[in-house]
Amino acid sequence: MPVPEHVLAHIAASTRFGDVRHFDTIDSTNRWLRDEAAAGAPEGVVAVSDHQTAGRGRLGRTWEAPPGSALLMSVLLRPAGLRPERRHLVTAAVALAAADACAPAAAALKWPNDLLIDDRKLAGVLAEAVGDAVVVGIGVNLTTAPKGAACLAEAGGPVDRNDFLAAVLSGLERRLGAGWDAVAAEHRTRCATVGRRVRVDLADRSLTGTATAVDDDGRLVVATATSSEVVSAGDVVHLRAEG
Ligand code: BT5
Repeated sequence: MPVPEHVLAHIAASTRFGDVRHFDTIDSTNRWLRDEAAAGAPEGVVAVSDHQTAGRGRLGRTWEAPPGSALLMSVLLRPAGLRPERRHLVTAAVALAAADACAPAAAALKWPNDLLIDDRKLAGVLAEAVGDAVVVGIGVNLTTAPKGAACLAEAGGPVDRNDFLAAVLSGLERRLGAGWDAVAAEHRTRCATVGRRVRVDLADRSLTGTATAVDDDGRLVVATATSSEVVSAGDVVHLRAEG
């Protein structure tokens, strides 16, 4: 279903996201917006779809959601002055905005790109660079979830896609206005991975330890038995505490 005019008007009046394109079905909102970014589209274009036939996760993985059951959207940012090594902060800004939009359900932020409810995945964020642009997409399970995952309906959270879309874009606008240092500080405070025992699966090896911090660039700091490592990409598993 298209996003109603009054919601679009509200978004346009209060954020930089005045150009929201709706699709009934599309292969991937990230794919579509990457092409737009490559063709020179300006910051603030948003793609939202009721359904994706080839929704993308990281590392070639897929994102699955039945038609009409989820928020599936991507936004185009051209973050001036954001060094490439700080691009994690774009993911963080969207994840923080989405976590707020889940209230009264309590969604936890898992580094680098997940929202969890009761340790089950509710949402995933995918940020992709296109030159100096970043296309950042998010899928949030509203009314149903795959086996083992979470959805907002079960957790007593909001399930209206259009309200959720407006809330995420409003929260993102606020963070873009506050600046990347403020995003880094908020993410450091709110990231539920910090303080947890973790296993981090990297491209070529795994490491196990305690996540001690998220640094100024949004990277995860992990204290292992022998060293402290700074991780910029990888899959994190939250482990049970020892003992
Ligand atoms: C992510 O990847 O979590 C990023 C997902 C981003 C999806 C959005 S939807 C709008 C935009 N357009 C796109 O094409 N993509 C973005 P990753 O961390 O790699 O996690 C992917 C894994 O999550 C999959 O391999 C599954 O195990 C799991 N998964 C797939 N669909 C899920 C769902 N609906 N809920 C929970 N987990 C899911």
